[in-house]
Amino acid sequence: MSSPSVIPVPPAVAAHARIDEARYKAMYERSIRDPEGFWAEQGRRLNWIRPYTQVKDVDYTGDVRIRWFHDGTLNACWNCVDRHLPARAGQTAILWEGDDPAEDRHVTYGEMHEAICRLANVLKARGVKKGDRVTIYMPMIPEAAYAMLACARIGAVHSVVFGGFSPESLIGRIQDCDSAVVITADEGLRGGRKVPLKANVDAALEHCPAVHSVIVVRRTGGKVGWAEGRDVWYHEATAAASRDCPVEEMSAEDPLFILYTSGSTGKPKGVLHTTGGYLVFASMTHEAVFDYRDGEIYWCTADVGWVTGHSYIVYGPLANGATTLMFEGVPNYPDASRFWQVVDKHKVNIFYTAPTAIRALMREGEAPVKKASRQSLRLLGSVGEPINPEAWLWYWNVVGEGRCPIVDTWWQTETGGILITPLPGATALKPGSATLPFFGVRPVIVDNEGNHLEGATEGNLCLADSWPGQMRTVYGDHKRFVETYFSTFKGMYFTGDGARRDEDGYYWITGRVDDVINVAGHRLGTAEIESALVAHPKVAEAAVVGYPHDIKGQGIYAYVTLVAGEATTEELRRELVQWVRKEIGPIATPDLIQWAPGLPKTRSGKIMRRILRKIAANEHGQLGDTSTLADPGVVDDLVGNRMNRA
Ligand code: 6R9
Repeated sequence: MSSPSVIPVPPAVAAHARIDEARYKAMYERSIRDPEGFWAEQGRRLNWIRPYTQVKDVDYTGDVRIRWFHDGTLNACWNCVDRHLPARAGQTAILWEGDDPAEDRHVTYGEMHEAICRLANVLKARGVKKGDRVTIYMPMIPEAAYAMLACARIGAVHSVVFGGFSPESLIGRIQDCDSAVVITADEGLRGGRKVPLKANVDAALEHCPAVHSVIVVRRTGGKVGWAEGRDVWYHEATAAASRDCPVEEMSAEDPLFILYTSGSTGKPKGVLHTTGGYLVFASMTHEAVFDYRDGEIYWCTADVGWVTGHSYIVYGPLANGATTLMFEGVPNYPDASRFWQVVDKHKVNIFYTAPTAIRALMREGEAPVKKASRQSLRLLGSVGEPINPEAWLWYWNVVGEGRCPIVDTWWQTETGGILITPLPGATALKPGSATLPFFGVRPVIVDNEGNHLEGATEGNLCLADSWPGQMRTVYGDHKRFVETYFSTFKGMYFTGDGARRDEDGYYWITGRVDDVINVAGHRLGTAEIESALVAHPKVAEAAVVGYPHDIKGQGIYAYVTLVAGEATTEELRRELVQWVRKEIGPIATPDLIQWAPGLPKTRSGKIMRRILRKIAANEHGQLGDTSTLADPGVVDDLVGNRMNRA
């Protein structure tokens, strides 16, 4: 690979940098040499009820124990809302832009405080206590943030489920964490289309008898079913509730939220984050990575159903007293200029989105971008999957006109916040590289045997030590936590990603090395899609792999073996696509389904995914060693009938 170009920090950015290269190096060195001292200082960015005297208590061996600031107490909602009131009661906290360009709302810190207190009182009246789990299944409206913060205020643990998930997926997530309360809306609105959220909740709750309360925000006014006694309108209940609600004093290690995410095996895991360390880390990374300055308009286009929405729409920005823009719609509605129209309309300074959106907009050409001035923009960000240098350069040249640094931020649901990233005033950029570790982060690259690889190299990306935002456990299954993240490579956290480190120490994330695929920035387990497929009565066996996709990064390629006697019709193919959408949700829609009379297996019965990935990528010329296959003949059939010939 030829050496890619390096883009130095633009002089205008360097002149105002709060963290320049020398300061980054000094702070980074200190954070590694003296993590206790470093994080003891950073922890003070929050208001603590009882200050901590302990900072870091971590053991990556044995049962794995991760605690930060554990003898301190605080409340996350207080830190995101109440403490700002003296100075910011009248400042916009959430700047909401509707799906329809004619709709927007400015919610001040003062208004948000009142809304959260009222909702918190509604939850309390419905019996929600500290430690109880509340499921949130909402469109991108301010009430979604109120719901999260109302839970935090009273010590309840929220579990936000992305509104694109099906009732089936919702059932699993409600049952796994034993939620008795669901907060939702009548319908969502995306790209002019309605999403039947309440109807999905109703369908799910047929299988969740423990849920006694559903709080429903009226968003569209569409007709919804109603279970008397169980269902309550948000606007009615909050109007009747008191606007005073004291905050609950929480230990730093009390759970703040659960967020389900896909892994290489089994059902999605409930990633558990706790209060103190998570919020310190979300707040610090938001300020440093986005160089957030008081009074700026910051926009992260993620959905609150994903971790990016948790840390960088809600918790990080609000902990910092920022104005966070929340967008209900999609990048191409009413047209492909929408993002940039919103940037101009609200004078957005910092813009954070996903490579899949950039690639989709790039395909529309420069005109929709140039229709807007974008003069307010000074910083761009990327997250969710590797960004290819071509898309990176388009983002840099066309959107940012060569003046806005791009922070390509690598992190995961499990990490709570950004771990590998440029800092805009400090880091020379290389298109496609997430660049260098954030403070306190110790990336290591290991080979498959766990040997540390030094210098310029490529292998499995691990983290040698903890940071405050790290997940603490898999909800209800600590053994799975230890097995998933700490058993492949002893004494280290294994990310599941591969990475290359170049001669300058820059990291290039190469993508997942496990059976997780990343489709348009959405993380999916191939095992989940396979089990959805085999649940269909006509399917005997299925194997799912990712394959390169121009816009989505990866597409979903399914090899399906039907039960004997079933015919391989186009109709059945369509039916299976619909089936998976119903079982998991539209984000899991298979792009290609190939009928497979047999799957390539070893003599011990293991499916050789390596071969399936090659065929799906149309790289069947390089299948490698197939001699261990039980029946090498099946490969010829799969190659001959492959679906991707691009
Ligand atoms: C924040 C988020 C995590 C996986 C992660 C990796 C991929 C995220 C990336 C990136 C390359 C980046 N990923 N950011 N790959 N460069 N800047 O996306 O969390 O949904 O848990 O996904 O996404 O593969 O392991 P999550």
